[in-house]
Amino acid sequence: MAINKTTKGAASPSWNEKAAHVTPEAVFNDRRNIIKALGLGAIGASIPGQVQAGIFDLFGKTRSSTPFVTRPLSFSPNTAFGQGEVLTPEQKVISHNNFYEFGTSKTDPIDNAQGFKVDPWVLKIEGLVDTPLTLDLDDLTRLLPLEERIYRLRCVEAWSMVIPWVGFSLGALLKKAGVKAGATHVAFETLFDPDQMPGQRSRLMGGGIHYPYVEGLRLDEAMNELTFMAVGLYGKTLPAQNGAPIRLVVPWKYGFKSIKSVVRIRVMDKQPPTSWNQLASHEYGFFANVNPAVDHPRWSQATERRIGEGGLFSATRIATLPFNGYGEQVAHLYKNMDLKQYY
Ligand SMILES: Nc1nc2c(c(=O)[nH]1)N[C@H]1C(S)=C(S)[C@@H](COP(=O)(O)O)O[C@H]1N2
Ligand SMILES: [Mo]
Repeated sequence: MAINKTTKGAASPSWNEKAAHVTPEAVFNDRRNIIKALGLGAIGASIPGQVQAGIFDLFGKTRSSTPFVTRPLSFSPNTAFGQGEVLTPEQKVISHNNFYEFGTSKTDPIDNAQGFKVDPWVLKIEGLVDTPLTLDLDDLTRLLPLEERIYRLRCVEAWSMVIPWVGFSLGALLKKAGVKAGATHVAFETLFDPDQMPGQRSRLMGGGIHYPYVEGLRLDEAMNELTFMAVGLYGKTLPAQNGAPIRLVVPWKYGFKSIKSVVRIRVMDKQPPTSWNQLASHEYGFFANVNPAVDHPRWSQATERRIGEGGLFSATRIATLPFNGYGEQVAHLYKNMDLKQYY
């Protein structure tokens, strides 16, 4: 895969305006091919042709004939969030995804996750809590009143969407369990099930990530009113490719913090490891706050492509805002921190 990337510091030819920017295609290809940087490409190359064909067949473009079923949810719109935003069309929200457990290309999740089984599901809330909770699939939509919030989602790859989520605040869930004194952080874990998730069968197929995918927040971030557990989008339960049956949504952070298909939430007294940070810590920090002033080492974060009508790569380029535009609600969480150091 050719990576059409300019080296920082190298003069870009004035006749080629495009060469001055990393193209979104290049960013996608670059991130999904991180396995090459890890030297895993050599493993791929050493696999005999026949076996290799078998592996890559798993990512074939044939969608399961039985589509994943979603159902309508009852909820009340929370008008405090996202009024006036132009929504990204539902078809885009559910067909251009990052969910490396189902493959590293944008269309792999919708192609490979249709057979995903979420019933039965078990979500545990445990660790430094007064009452550990074990929730089943029905509990996820019944335990707390559901509300709809429209949030911007800004991927670290410099594209963004506007999505109407349905769910409840993480803080409300944590209050149900009761957070113990001394707690400082919250850790999250995605389902580990290589039988269902082809990306978990080898590092080669899962983009180099060590599964299960894990994420984490500081406790004050977790308790912020914006931090959301989504069980649906566009008025229905989540499609498999968007993280069914429950996923985190942290709108002021890069999308990789918004971990999908969560099976465990653990309240802790230290900072937990996080998947992208473990894979490339100089590129993906623990905090991962959207910040146009701190570039990714390999591309600018100053602007983003807002996905709308039309093709993914023909989206409108807009300025990226600090904290993805949610500074009023969250900037105080970081008031004494150097955000260049804690990226
Ligand atoms: N378990 C898991 N969660 C994940 C990811 C993933 O690969 N695995 N990708 C992240 C990234 S990089 C982004 S941008 C968002 C994308 O969410 P969406 O596909 O619903 O837009 O999910 C995040 N959550
Ligand atoms: Mo992302």
